[in-house]
Amino acid sequence: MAFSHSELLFQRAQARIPGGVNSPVRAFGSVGGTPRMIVKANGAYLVDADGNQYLDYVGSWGPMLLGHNHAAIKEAVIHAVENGLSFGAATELEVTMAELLCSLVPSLDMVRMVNSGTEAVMSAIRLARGYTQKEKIIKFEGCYHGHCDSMLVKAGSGVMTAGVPDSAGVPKGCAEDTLTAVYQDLASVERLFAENEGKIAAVILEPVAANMGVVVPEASFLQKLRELCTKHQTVLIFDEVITGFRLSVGGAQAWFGVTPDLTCFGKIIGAGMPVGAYGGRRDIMEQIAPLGPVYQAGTLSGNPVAMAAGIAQLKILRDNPKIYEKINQLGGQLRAGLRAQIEQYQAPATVNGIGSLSCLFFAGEPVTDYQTAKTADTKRYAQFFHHMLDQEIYLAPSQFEAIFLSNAHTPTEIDYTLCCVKNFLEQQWK
Ligand code: KE4
Repeated sequence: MAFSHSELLFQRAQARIPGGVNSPVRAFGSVGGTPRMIVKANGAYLVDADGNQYLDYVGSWGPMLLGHNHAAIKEAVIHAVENGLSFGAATELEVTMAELLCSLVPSLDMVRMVNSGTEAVMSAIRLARGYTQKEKIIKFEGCYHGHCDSMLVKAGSGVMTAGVPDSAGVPKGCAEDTLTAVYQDLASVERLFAENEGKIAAVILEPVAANMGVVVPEASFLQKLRELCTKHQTVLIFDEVITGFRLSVGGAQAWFGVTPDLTCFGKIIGAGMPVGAYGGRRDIMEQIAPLGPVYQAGTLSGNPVAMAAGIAQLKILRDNPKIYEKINQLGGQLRAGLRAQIEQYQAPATVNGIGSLSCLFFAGEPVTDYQTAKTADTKRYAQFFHHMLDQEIYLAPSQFEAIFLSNAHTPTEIDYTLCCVKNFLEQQWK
């Protein structure tokens, strides 16, 4: 496979963009090799600058649930563009989006549009602090919530409960108010509540973790978190940037039957345009400016073109429930096939997943949290990634991401993918 155009373009990119990319994971840092410069996409396929076509399992990291370049979404965007790109004023499209989100996710009394998942999380945290007048936030090791300072925090040393920065540039003072618990370990949360009685503004988590690879929690874990937050008058925030409108039209909260106080969205609600949102209980959301004292703003929040794209995708998902049956079934087919091959070759690998979200870990033990996810063999994953790329299958260039299916994928593509995986396992463990 020739990819000289990608190589040349990436060299140019590195001269003017840090790492040659506008988001680190795209640089292929953990798998090596030259990032493919993508020029277009259709359905389940990407095309790179050298004309190579790839079966895409990244889907722009989640937004492309209906597949790339969907006709109805493209038509909605073109229609919106004809009316102008942005007005900095209220528009009907924002009302339609807000009403649509609140009709599809019962926990949303009100919602505010922003431009990314990061912005949604950052705003929801500020809102939870403003509403509760408390300052500490509990997050979970291995959960990623975008790059706002208070979320780029890792667990302090064993004795410390306060967080320490997980990135240069994050002030210690900021990190100290973020406490880190262990995913699925309720006792670790209870300990933090006990050590910080009356100080916890919010608990935030991915209701299905998809940034340490995929880890599906026991349903009871989410329910017990709900009860704990209610007991301590702490805001429970579900970060559904990935799971929102992916697991079901009501997201993970509908799938597990657990109701958060606030929810963060991104990705699918923009259908590939830059969109995020946060929303939830009216008594909390009414604290947001201009109604209340918690400030949040954005020049392009609710941008009409982005709203048109998101509304088009969400209406299709609302009106065609069989889409979820199909993509969740495809996910099941993929996971069953992977598990059968792991069994056949006794490969030190394990498969996690739910609905259209999956992850193949090269780990010899079950992956249930960040510590077990970290046992995965990232070198083996890098070999696997390039084996699949050579077979024109584009996976996430990191072990700790997800395999995203779309409504454009078919059983035939899953079969082809499984055949390519089998070749790899045979090479490694025949
Ligand atoms: P954005 O700011 O990237 O729109 O959203 C941040 C975010 C928040 N919450 C969750 C659960 C997320 O997964 C994300 C972003 N996801 C990553 C992929 N794992 C985006 C890919 C990237 O960083 O380039």
